[in-house]
Amino acid sequence: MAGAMSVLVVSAVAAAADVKIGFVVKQPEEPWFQDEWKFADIAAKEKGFTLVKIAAEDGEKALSALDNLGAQGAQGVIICTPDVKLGPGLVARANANQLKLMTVDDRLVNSKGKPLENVPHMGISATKIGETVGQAIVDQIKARGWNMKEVGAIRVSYDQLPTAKDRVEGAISVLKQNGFLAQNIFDAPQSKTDTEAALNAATVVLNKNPGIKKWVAFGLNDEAVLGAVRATEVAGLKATDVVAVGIGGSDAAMNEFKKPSATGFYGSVIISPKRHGYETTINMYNWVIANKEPEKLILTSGKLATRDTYKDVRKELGLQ
Ligand code: FCA
Repeated sequence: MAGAMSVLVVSAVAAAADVKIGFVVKQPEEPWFQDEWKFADIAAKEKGFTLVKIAAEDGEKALSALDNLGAQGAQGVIICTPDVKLGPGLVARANANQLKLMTVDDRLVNSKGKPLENVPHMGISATKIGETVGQAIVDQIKARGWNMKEVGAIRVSYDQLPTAKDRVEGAISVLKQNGFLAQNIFDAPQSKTDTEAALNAATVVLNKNPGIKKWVAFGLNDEAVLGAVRATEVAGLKATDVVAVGIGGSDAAMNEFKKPSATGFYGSVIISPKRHGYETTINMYNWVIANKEPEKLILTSGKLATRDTYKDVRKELGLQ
């Protein structure tokens, strides 16, 4: 009898080879997400299960990705959704397709904007990482001997995404603690979280404030901050008059650091696509194969890197 029971218990998924896990991302062209996929693939190879990578740039695609995975007999899915407000809809669709659901990077919310705490999530410690950005900027303002009160800040924003808002607010809190004037912080709302949208938004801020000659910039990721840097270049500002600090540390930032001379992109807080890709996927695998439910909330940390230190920091984070 006990034997029959255990056969029943394990019959749903007998072996690694029967396991299929989806990894859905909102912006497949962004190096961060390519890195997440790369590390998720490493997990799949290591354990011998199948990983299905799907790009979902909008809500329709995200929902149909779950149907697609269900039809393929997948047992679980990890998603960075294009829209966190899809939360309850995604949960319902995952249930209908008998998929275990985990989120990465962007946490699902309900209609009131409250996080769906029952869906296991791995995100970055957004406020703390934002504070690291703010501190790096303040340190550079001081190192360059600028008058804090004469500096302008471009807040590249995407406030409909809670982690994005927390990141920039973290940076602002440190700026203000150090005497940065609130009226010199200008919102540059981007329509999409990429460089082009940030460039457009930042250009508006610079054009409206020709009197300010020294600028700092921050945003939710490297792409956003690079858009602000490109805008300062178009506006004719010198690299030495700009301190921009991103978040991410993938190729977008690395390529900037590899340029022969420094640009206004001073640094990036490197976060871990290895943890967000490899660890989430292993956690999902253990959930599927051994019914070991992942922790509900894991928040990962970041480390500041500049063109002088990025190689060492990446090595330290196991990203080489
Ligand atoms: C969000 C951003 C990405 C990355 C990730 C950790 O999804 O859009 O660029 O920063 O969080």
